[in-house]
Amino acid sequence: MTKTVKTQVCIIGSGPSGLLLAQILANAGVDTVLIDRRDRAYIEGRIRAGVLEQVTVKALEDAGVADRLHREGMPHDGVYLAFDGERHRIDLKGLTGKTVTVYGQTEMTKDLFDARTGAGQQFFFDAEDVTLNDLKADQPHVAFMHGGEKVTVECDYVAGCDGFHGVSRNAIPNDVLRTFERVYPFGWLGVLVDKPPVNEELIYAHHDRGFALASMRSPTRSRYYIQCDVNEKVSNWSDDRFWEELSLRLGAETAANLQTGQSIEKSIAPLRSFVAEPMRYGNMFLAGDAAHIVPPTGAKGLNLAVTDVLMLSRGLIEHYSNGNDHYIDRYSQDVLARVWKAERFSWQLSTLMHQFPDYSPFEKRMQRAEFDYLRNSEAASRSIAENYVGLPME
Ligand code: RFL
Ligand code: PHB
Repeated sequence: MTKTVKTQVCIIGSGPSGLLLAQILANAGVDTVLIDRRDRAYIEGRIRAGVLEQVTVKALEDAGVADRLHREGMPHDGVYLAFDGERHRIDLKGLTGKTVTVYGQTEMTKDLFDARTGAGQQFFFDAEDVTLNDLKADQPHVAFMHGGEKVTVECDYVAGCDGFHGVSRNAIPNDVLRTFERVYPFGWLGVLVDKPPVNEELIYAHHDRGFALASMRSPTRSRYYIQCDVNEKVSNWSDDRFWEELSLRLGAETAANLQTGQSIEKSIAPLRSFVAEPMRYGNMFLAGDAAHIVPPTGAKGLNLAVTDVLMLSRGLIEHYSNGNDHYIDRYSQDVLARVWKAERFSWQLSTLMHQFPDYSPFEKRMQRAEFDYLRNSEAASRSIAENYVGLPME
């Protein structure tokens, strides 16, 4: 049996990029179909980002999905960088006039799912063997298996929002696609725990034993990370071992306030910098992690995904409302200019804060000197602050 569905924009992937794009387009009267190879429970269960830029908060407000974010999100005026136990506060608000908001990606995803379910739009979960076809034609189509049935979606445009391991990027022919990549020789071991955070603001800590991050999800739920070997296994890390190592890296003064408990999630994420160019091929556009990955140190991944979607939705809405293709024609070049700046910042902060196994004593002194410079220079701190809160859209 084959089923054929028609739509204007076929969105592959219902992570934050795909869901937000669907929501913004639905609000503008553009019809979409969303396809994911997983189901809603799995997607909502993925513990990932926690820090939203103001631009992201505004995008969610404008899309009409920020009520709970306003009630439960935690605005933060600053973050700490710590080096071997010494702390330096980056006064985000004082240096830039802007703040960030702590609100879990899982919560944002739930809000977007609820909105879309409410609007009664089409979802296909658990889709298998998704293929993108005729991307250079006027009517591309996406085919997949769904509950034993073959489904074909005929559309005007395809939005590849299917993350780093998706199929959309690879639908661009090899002689067109260029990729740029740096794989870091370590990962982050993350733990979620129902205990109040160790500190009111986030702490990014450089330590001889490796990087550590103290973050949070709510006044009663904390998120912590420690740098670990890229081949490390979660099963090697009992909760006790994790708390002991985290305490050492945060330093005695901070660790004195650490409330430990049974972890409710524990996972390892590899660190990578990656960019794919171009972000458009024929009538397909890439958005979010499908096109670029940053190491999580700068808290940029989800925020970049949201700004991609803002730029793409603006282009598509202009096309459908006014027949104006100016923005979709510039999409790849405009987005990539911003992406590369976020790549630079995420790489810089990662390079400063982690232990690199192959670093010489000279390179370690360079890290220390950079921290000392930051601590004593308002200009250097402002540079970190303006990137952390997010560079302007244009
Ligand atoms: P996602 O979230 O990966 O969603 C892609 C969706 O596509 C589906 N999919 C497919 N569907 C159909 N067919 C296929 N062949 C498919 N292949 C895949 C998947 O099932 C999935 O549902 O990509 P998206 O939407 O672009 O969103 C990107 C963000 O998830 C990501 O950038 C952030 O999580 C990165 N990130 C952070 N970003 C921030 O802005 N601030 C942070 O504080 C932050 N912390 C983090 C992070 C990422 C982390 N990890 C685990 C990598 C912390 C961590 C530890
Ligand atoms: C998180 O809370 O998961 C988090 C916060 C800041 C980062 C990365 C992850 O830079």
